[in-house]
Amino acid sequence: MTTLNIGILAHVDAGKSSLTERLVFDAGSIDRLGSVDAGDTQTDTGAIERQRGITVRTAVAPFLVGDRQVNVIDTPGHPDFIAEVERALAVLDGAVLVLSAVEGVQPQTRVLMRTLRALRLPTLVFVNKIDRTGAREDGLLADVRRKLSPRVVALSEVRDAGSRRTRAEPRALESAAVATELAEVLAEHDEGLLARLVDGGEPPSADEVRAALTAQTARGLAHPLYFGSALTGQGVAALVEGIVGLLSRAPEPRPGEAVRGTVFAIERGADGAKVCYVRMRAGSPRRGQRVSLRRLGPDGGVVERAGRISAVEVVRATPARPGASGGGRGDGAYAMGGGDIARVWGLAEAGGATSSGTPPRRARARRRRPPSGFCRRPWRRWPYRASRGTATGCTPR
Ligand SMILES: Nc1nc2c(ncn2[C@@H]2O[C@H](COP(=O)(O)OP(=O)(O)OP(=O)(O)O)[C@@H](O)[C@H]2O)c(=O)[nH]1
Ligand SMILES: [Mg+2]
Repeated sequence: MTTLNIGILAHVDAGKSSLTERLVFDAGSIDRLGSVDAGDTQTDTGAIERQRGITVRTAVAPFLVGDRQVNVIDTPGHPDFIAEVERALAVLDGAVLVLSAVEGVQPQTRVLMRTLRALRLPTLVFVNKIDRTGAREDGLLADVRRKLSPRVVALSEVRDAGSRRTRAEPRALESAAVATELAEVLAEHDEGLLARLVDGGEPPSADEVRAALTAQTARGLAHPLYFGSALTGQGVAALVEGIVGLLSRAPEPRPGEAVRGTVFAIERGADGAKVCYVRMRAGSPRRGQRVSLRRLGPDGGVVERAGRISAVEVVRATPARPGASGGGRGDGAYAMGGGDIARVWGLAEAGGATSSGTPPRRARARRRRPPSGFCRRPWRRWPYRASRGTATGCTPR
């Protein structure tokens, strides 16, 4: 089984949590579709989140597609909670940037896209709410290309926009017109396609365009775009195909190595205990294991603390509906490594002095720095990738 960690990012109210809910419901992870308006989604679980219908904390929802587990990381859209998004960015294999077909590209959407492009993170664009009155298609696509990236390629189109009857239909790459349109965007980074277009001979085949699209999406150079609606479910199946087919996979687990990972979210359990969400890079954390926690301190130096894992549970999808492929949380019995997300208890507790690996160099941390304008907080709070032997790179709250 391989794991993909996909972040859902957008401006406030674009429909990230609704889309997350739809993704896990359609895959069979949950047997009832929750709603942010009713306050019963999988990811908005805090009291304020449920009362107000806004996301405050990053949350993880897993689902299965074939032998692949996708961990959907739902992030907040409100700028006040941007630090949550920053932490999530450090652990993603790919992202889905959501925007509303009615509100279109917002200033926050541009900031997020600039960051995703700077990080070269494979990114899909999902234009949500095509069922809402005022939903646009062509004008919005032009806006997206002008304001977000000229290398956005539409893989679906809308029928009856702005009504409950609306449909999102895939565009056939087998059509010469569609293949040529996509090839014109992809040719900038593909000499073969460029030569075909310049020669003016046979239009590129669907397979050639698909291969170029896959390669360029994985390198963060092209951005496939899908129209859809989280509420009606239109376009979501095509998005899932894009997630598993076009976004790069997390590395294979390396359970034999020393424990290494990055904390990207922290929550309080029912008993008030701190629970850290750790994206594993290597090794299999065990109950009772001592680990070294590193982060950048206020003066820019590395602060190192010891922690002892008191409990650990991997985020696993298991079927919730008969016949469905996945859903729910696992029981914690696992061998894990790179790519998996674990819920880890006890990391705030000062334990015995266990330190391993060398502290991260500043230079390495800077490579992951988001462009200016994104961080409202000082750069030193940006979570860095922990070095060998560490289990966290995040400021404990
Ligand atoms: N008509 C329509 N409404 C939608 C759709 N998706 C989400 N909404 C509504 O948009 C509102 C915001 O949805 P959320 O899923 O909370 O949006 P969000 O991006 O997670 O919001 P924050 O996390 O607070 O930034 C809710 O009232 C949803 O019911 C959609 O596809 N169509
Ligand atoms: Mg939300």
